[in-house]
Amino acid sequence: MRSASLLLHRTKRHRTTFVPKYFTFLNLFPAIILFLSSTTTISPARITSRGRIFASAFSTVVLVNQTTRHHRHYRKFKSITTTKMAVPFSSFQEYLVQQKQDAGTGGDNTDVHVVVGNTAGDADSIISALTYGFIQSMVTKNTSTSRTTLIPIVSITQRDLETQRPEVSYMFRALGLEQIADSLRYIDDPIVVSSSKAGPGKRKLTLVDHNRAEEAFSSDAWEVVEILDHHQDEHRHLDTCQGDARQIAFENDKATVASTCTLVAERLKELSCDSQYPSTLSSLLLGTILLDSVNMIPAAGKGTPRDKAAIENLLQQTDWSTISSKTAVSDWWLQDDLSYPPAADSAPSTDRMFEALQAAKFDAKFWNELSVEDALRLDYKRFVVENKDSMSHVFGASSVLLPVEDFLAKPDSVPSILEYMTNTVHVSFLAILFFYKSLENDQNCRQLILCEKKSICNNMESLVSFLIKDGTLELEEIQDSDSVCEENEQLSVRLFDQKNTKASRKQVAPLIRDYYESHA
Ligand SMILES: [Mn+2]
Repeated sequence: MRSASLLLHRTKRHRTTFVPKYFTFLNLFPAIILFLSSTTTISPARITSRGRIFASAFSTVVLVNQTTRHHRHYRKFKSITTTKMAVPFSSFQEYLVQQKQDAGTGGDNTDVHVVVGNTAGDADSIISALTYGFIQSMVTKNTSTSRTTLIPIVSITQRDLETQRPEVSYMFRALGLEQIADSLRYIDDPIVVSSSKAGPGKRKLTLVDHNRAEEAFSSDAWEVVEILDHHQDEHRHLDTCQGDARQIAFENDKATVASTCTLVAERLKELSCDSQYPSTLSSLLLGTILLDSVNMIPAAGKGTPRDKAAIENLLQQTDWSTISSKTAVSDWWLQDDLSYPPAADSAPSTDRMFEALQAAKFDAKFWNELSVEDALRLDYKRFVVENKDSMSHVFGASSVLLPVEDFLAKPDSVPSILEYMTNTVHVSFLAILFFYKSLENDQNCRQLILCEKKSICNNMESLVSFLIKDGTLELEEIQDSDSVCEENEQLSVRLFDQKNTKASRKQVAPLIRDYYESHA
């Protein structure tokens, strides 16, 4: 696709010299096939891969069927030519930089359409606005808005984004978008602030993650034309936003999606005709859906079938080979898939992604403030095993994002673990998996505590031998010098450093399961 000009946006300057048509993917597909088939840089293997071709098409807007005169303008226009799929995050970044330049302050220009989340400004509000703006600006179907770039607004200030949203900062950093914060528009942007002073003509507003315009957008200058949300419908803006433009995923007192990003992902799927998606876009959507659905853990009661479908679609339909080569991102892939960058069809582990996001979101301060029970409950999984005598045995595994020492320093830590096992989750065995970043060298660290109720069973010694003999986890017992775990009458507790830091609960729990299947 050497000669494909990739137009990511349009500017005022060029608006008069050519009127590019954005094609819907359905319309575009035959044209792209013809177009790509005629170039020499696409191998036959790639031609047969409809998904890949679409991936190229998606992260770009390929303009075909334009006159030579217009081609001259494209070259002057900031365009990207590539021989492979366009680097997705550069286009995402480019979109953000360009929309900021294009629309200026909005003070003298009524041709403005912004997309904004709610003022609480969580990851969902921020990421859904950015990704939706990006997607819609690449494929604008509606002719009445087609001359306007959709401008995403971060619904909090830059300072708040950088200091109060560690999970969002983490995603940007992990995806190589460190510099992006300076390219974004925030709630105090001139385009928002100056709107009430602007001349006649409406500024259009797409609301994401809420359905009633916030105060900053309450003046008559703004007109809500579209809503993507999962909160109870407050029935506002009905005169300007109805029908398909009003997508509120909330029924019978319940949200039917955990995340607005699920709605954005559904739109992405719809627009892309089974094409592959750019990995940066997918990572942002996936990360936010995983956070909002609490990794689809049923006990959290957040994830819905629509979230599940969106997650699966993002995992499957993304060209993961284009992911940033940052090590932070490599943590999202399982040990077996360590070849890096990953193959195009090698999706990241959602557990790994969630764990990393969770670690960023729930930093040490948060975790230190949780009670023992709340910390154990936040990410708990129950496992049922049938042993060799066909007796079923239940055990639990909690993930905690702190070092063992900090966790055990909580008031009444060991009695509280016993209490949690006895009265909350009703298990006689609990593994507590600790995952945190070393403050000294920023390395991932894992530790493990095994807890067994003495009155019920007596497998601890043989389980420990089993795990050490197996060797996968590379366990090294920690001598409890502070005697925090000094002989509790009812609970036997063993502490370990887990040198294999790649092994998460996905690896630890099956080992414990194996033990119970063959021993208990
Ligand atoms: Mn939300």
